Amino acid sequence: MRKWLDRYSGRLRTIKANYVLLNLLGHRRLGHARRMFQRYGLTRSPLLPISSAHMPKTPGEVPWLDRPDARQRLLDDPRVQALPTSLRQAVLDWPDKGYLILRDVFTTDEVDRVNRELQKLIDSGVVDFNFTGRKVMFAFRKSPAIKAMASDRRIVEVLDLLLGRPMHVFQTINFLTGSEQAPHSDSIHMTTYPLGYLAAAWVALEPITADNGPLMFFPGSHRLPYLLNDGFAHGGSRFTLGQDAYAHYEAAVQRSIDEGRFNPHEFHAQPGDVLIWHANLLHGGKKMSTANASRRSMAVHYFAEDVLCYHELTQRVAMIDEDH
Ligand SMILES: O=C(O)CCC(=O)C(=O)O
Repeated sequence: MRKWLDRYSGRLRTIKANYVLLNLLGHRRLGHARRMFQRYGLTRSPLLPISSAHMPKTPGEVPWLDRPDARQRLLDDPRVQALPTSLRQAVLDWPDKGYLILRDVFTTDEVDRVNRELQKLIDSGVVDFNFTGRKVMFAFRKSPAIKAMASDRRIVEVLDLLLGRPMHVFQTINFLTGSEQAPHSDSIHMTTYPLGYLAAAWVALEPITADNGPLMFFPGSHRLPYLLNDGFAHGGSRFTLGQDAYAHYEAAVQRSIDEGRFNPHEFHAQPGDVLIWHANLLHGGKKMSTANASRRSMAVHYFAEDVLCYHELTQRVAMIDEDH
């Protein structure tokens, strides 16, 4: 029954009309999309399917640290010069590496509070795992502790600097175990116009080792061209998304990792440590050595202000709660 349901809901997820219906139901969260459509000259309705194929033909403004002179600009920037030494070095390395690590950001109390609130929300059925069975999406809408952690100034101020625009929480994903998700770039799931105006922060909520399915990532891979629907056999039509689009996407990502000889790094961490990554950094979840080993952690995705946010894979604008 479960398998049948999964397959059936998989089919439903390929029908574009269903997303139009969901957009209609959630129209209150489309204000941001409407304003950005106007700003960037898109004349279609935000209810309709949208992808990179509909974006303006000019690429738009490139984030300042994705430009060739990024390192020099950082060296000249008084805000960067004023940073503590280890953070300054991490920021200087960002243009080349596409990630940075902040150790000891959250205290044991802050981490415990998030773990307790999440468990309570799961036990009471207020939040649940999504179709992957491993991710609790958007729990920050229900938990003050998760919201406070996701929007913590110690993270957001670094993101504002890295992206050169104010950054806002779009979603949280909480994990109790590893995701074991194959390498991908967030820009296939959460895309922006202009490209590159997304970043993610991943918070360890218990010790993370080689064995409990750590986050893995490929330094330097953020400089690869953005892989969007026109770069792999997505198989969609006017009315449907391709059934195997994501498998084709993952295969294309794996080819680019092999061709570029990128080496996986793992984020081994203590509770309260944070890793921040670039919109196009390839990353995923390593296989767990012990099935379902505990790996409490949280990923937060942030969009920059005044960019158009959409989901390339599902061809849908991002629904944004403007009161969050
Ligand atoms: O935590 C993981 O295992 C993967 C997280 C991830 O891929 C994401 O949040 O984009």
